[in-house]
Amino acid sequence: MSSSFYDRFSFHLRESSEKVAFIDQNRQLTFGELDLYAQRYATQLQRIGIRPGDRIAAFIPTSLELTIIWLGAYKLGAIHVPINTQYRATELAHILQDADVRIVVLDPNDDAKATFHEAYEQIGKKLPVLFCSPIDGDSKEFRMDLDLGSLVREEIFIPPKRKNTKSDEDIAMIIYTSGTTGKSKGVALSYRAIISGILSLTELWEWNSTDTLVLALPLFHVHGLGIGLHGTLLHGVRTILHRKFEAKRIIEAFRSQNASIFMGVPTMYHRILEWFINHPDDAEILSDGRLFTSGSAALPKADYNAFWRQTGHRIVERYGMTETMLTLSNPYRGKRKPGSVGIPIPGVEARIIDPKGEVCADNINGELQIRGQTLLSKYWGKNTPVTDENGWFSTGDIAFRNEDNYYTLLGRISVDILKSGGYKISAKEIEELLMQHESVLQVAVIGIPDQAWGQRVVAVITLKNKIDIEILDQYCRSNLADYKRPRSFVIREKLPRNVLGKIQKHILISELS
Ligand code: MLC
Ligand code: AMP
Repeated sequence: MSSSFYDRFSFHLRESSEKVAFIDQNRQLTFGELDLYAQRYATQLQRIGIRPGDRIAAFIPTSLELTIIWLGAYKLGAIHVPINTQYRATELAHILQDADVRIVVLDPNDDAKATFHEAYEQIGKKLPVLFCSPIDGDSKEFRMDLDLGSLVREEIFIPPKRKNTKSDEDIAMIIYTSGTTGKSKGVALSYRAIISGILSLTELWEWNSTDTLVLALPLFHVHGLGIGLHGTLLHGVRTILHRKFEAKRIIEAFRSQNASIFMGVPTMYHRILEWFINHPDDAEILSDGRLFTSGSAALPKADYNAFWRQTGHRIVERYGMTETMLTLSNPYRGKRKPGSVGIPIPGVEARIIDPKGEVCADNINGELQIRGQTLLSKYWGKNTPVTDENGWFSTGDIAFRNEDNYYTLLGRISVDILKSGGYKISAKEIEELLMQHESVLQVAVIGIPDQAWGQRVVAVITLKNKIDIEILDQYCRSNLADYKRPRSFVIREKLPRNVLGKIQKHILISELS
C-alpha cells in the first residue's frame, strides 16, 4: 500500500526545492538540499546494512544535521529514535536497550562520547556508531557527508527515486516519555498518527508557506519535533532553529529575520515576559508576529494576560501528549479562552469520564479520554492494548468540558507524574535513584507549584546517617538529566503515611507550597 500521508509530507521537498527550509545560525538548507542529503544519508545507511524497521537513535543537538538524520530515517523506512542530549548514561542505556537500537548517530563531543561509553558498559553490547559533528558558531560551512566516520565514505551516487512503498501504519518514530513507573516508555508513532494530527493542527493555525517559524524547542519531543519539524515540511514553512532558548534571540528573529510564528512552553513565555521588564520596547517587535502558541504545560492566566497586554497577541494554547500527539487547541479564528486548552482538532474526539467510566456532564471534573487518528500504535516492546475496546485512550489528566465544548485541564490524576519547564518527569525514577544511595532511608519526590517552571522538583527524605546535601545533589547531577534534578532537598524525621503505609504526598505538597 502506498502511503497517502507520507506523500503529502514529501510535497514541498519536491515542489519547493529552491526555498529555504531550515536555518541554523549562519547555515541554511533548502527543501531540495534537505531531500538530497536525506536521500544520500539513507543510501549510505542502506549500504552498511540498515533496513526498514531498524531503530536509529539520534543523540545529537538541534542542527541542520539532525533534520537530515530524521528525514533520512523516514526515507529508508527506518525508525527515528530521538534521545534527549541531556541524558546521562543510565537513561541512555535504557533507551538503547528497550528500543533494541541498531545504530546510534552520536555527536562526537567529549561529554556525549563519555556518556555513550558508560551506557555501552551498562548494556554490555556493542552498537555501531556514526559520528556526526553538528556545526556550531559562525561557520557557514555545511558538512554534506555528515562526517559519517570510518564506516561510510562520502557517497556521491544518488540512486533513482524508488516508488514509495511505505504504509500509513508503519512506525515513523519512537519517542520516550516518563510514566508512573521508574523507567521511560517508548511511544511508537505511525506516519498516520503524526502526519494526520500535525496537519489538522497546523492547518487550523493557518500555517502556510509565507510563514517563518522560530523554533527553540528541543527536537526530541512531540512539541518541537512533532509539530515543528513535521509542520515545516507539511506547509513549506521556513524555520529558524535555535539550539538553546534565549528570549533575546527569539525577539531578534522577529526583528531581523521576518519570523511570524513562535511556539513555546509556558516557561519560555515567562522568560520573554521577564525580558520585557528591562526591554519594554521589544514587546512592540513581537506585535508584528502572526501567531504565538503554547503547550506541554498549563499557561498561567497571568502570563497569558501580560503577554496580550504587552504585545497585543492572545497566545493560542493547545494540549497534547506524546501518546496522542496534539489533540485540543484554541482556534486561530474564533474564541481563544485563557486557562482553557480549546476544542478537539479535526479528526479527534474527546470526552470526560468519571471513575466508573460514565461520561460526565458539562463542567464536571473527570479523566480526559481521547479517540482518533493521532493515537500511538503501541508502547514499544509491549503488547498490551493502549485503548479500551471502543478506541478511547485514557490520558491520566483531570479536566472538564464546558457548554461550548472547550476543555480545561486541572492537573494529573497521579502525583507521581510531574511537569517542569514542559518536561514530563517520573517521581518514581528519582525516588528509585535516591533509594540506592547509602545514606537515604525513605524518599518522596514531589512537584511544588512554581510560576516559572509549572512545578519545581523537591525531594523530601529521611536519612540513615547524616550526609551533606551537596553530596546528594552531586549524586543526582551525575545520574539524571538536569531538568529532573531535585531543586531542593528537605530532610524530615519521618514521612506522613496513611493507614496502609502509603506516603501521603499531598500533605507534603501543601506543607511545602
Ligand atoms: C533548568 N533550570 C531549572 C529547570 N531547568 N530550574 C528549575 N526547574 C527546572 N525544570 C535552571 C538551571 O538549573 C539553570 O539555573 C537555569 O534554569 C537555566 O538552565 P538551562 O538548562 O539553561 O535551562 P534552559 O535551557 O533555559 O531550559 C528552560 C527551557 C527548557 C524552558 C528552555 O526546560 C525546555 O526546552 N523545555 C521544553 C520541554 C519540551 O519541549 N517539552 C515538550 C514535551 S511534549 P542556574 O542557577 O544554573 O542559572 C509534550 C506534549 C505537548 O508535552 O503537548 O506538547
Ligand atoms: P508528555 O508526555 O511530555 O507528552 O506530556 C503530556 C502531558 O503534558 C499531558 O498529559 C498534560 O499533563 C501536559 N500538557 C500538555 N499540554 C498541556 C496544556 N496546554 N495545559 C496543561 N497541561 C498540558
